[in-house]
Amino acid sequence: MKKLLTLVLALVLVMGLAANASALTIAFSQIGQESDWRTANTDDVCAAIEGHEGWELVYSDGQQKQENQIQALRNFITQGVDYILFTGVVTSGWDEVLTEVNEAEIPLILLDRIPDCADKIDYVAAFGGDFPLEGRRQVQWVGEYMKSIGRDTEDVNVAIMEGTTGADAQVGRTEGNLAAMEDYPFLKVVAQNTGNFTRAEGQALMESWLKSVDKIDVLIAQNDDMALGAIDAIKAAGKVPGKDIIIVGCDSVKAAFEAIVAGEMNATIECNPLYGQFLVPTIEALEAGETFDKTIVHPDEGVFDMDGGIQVEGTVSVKAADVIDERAY
Ligand code: GZL
Repeated sequence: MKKLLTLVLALVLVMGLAANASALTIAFSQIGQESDWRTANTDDVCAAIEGHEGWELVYSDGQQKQENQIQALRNFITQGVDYILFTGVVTSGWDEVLTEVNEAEIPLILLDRIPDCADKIDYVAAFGGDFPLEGRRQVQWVGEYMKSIGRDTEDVNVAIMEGTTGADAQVGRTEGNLAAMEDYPFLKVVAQNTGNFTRAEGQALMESWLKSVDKIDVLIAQNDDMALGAIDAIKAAGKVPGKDIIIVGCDSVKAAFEAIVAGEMNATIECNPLYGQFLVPTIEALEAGETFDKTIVHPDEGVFDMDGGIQVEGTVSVKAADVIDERAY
């Protein structure tokens, strides 16, 4: 009896090891936990990988430090993982380590923020937001809204709260912000600085601006978390957010919808974090021998505001209150 039990246990152990050995190991070097968008992105990607039969996730939180991500990528190489998913906290400084990934012949999938060495390295697929478009849409929404209420005949003072300096999303959205400003000469940039994509730093920056800048009519925040922090600062200063200062965010996270419905925020430009819908079929296709070119796949994205009907590049805004209950993040 004892021999039989030992044999059964040994068989179970061997089958377990064999199953693990055949599992597809997918490693994910994620930036950190700086925003609601990042949390939604992490949750969706990890659930998609862990929920797939025969796939195993190896996850690393970079805590918004490039050196942590570089170390994680090297650990993935040492572990001999089957795929690497990577989104870099900043665009530069990845050439050496991503070349090492290529030399290890581990298929690399770029997510969200694309490194500036993308043209020089090999990657099998890429998926992320169209950041310049998102930046243009932010300014277009402001310009069209001001025209709709007749406030395009006087100077409108705009403060631009940028994301993490050097991040692909910050570089692209700032490029889009400034390009679109040229179409609305009544919009004047009176302040521009980074809130590092976090609520706390957005609040601190708005507090300093409220003391140092004569008059701010509009805040363009390159993510919703900074917009929400700025709203806290505006209320603490005795002003009315959404009225005294028009506030446009980016990402379209649930908390932004709640602020718009509450009348404290005016609009948010969507940046879809739900990459699982892209990753699963892409990895399945790659496993089946398909290949993809280096095109960065952009998801369809909308614009949400307090009343709907504002025309921007490629879409018309939707009233946030009408869709808040069906939002996935
Ligand atoms: C955008 C992503 C940005 C979000 C921020 O794709 O890189 O980083 O807009 C997040 O909320 O911190």
